[in-house]
Amino acid sequence: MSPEKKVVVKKLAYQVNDELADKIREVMKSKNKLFFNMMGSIGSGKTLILERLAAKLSSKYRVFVINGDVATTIDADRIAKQGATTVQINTGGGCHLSAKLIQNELDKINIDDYDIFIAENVGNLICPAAWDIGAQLNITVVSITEGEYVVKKHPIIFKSAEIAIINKCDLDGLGFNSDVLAEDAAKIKSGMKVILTSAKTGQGIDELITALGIEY
Ligand SMILES: Nc1nc2c(ncn2[C@@H]2O[C@H](COP(=O)(O)OP(=O)(O)OP(=O)(O)O)[C@@H](O)[C@H]2O)c(=O)[nH]1
Ligand SMILES: [Mg+2]
Repeated sequence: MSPEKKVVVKKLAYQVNDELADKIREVMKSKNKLFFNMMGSIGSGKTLILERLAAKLSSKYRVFVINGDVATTIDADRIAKQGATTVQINTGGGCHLSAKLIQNELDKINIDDYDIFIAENVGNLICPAAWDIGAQLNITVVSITEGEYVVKKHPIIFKSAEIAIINKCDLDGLGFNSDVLAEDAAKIKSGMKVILTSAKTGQGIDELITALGIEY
């Protein structure tokens, strides 16, 4: 395929994705459902945060979590133990979820059986930023063990999010302060809600629930 043709095909793929993402958003809104997209770096703590959320929310809400990983069902199995219904998407080599992958899973369930939908995207700070999956709110998670420049180096994925989480704050004191990352995230986008968390201790999880607009 010529380079010009490749550009056209890629553009078309984004267009098809974005149209489906808009449809997913509309359906969720019309049914009064919440749908969140949790993006973030590998090992930043997305699953542990979702375990915490599922443990807190599952007694009041019917939570459906879609986990994206290249391989294994480890994350879906972990979150299922906390009371949520989960499904694992294995992308093979794919570095992100897409609206089509989400729609495929929604087609297998009755949306009315659940109140809150959360997708855990494939761990990385690049590809998920380019692929709208139809969520109403996007969250980007990094952890302080990734170093003091991680937010500055990845502005695009923070621009795609309404909530930035700086996780593993229990490990603060690595030669810089977690506030540096929080300040960087706040500067990237006006109105960004920045939350310092420790999924290990539970710090910040209630603040996250409030930021997501969930009554608890
Ligand atoms: N100390 C500490 N460890 C954490 C925290 N959050 C997660 N971890 C640990 O970090 C490791 C990775 O956490 P996960 O929740 O699996 O991270 P993830 O972002 O889901 O990882 P991928 O799905 O592989 O991208 C695990 O060993 C967690 O126990 C935290 O707040 N503090
Ligand atoms: Mg995970």
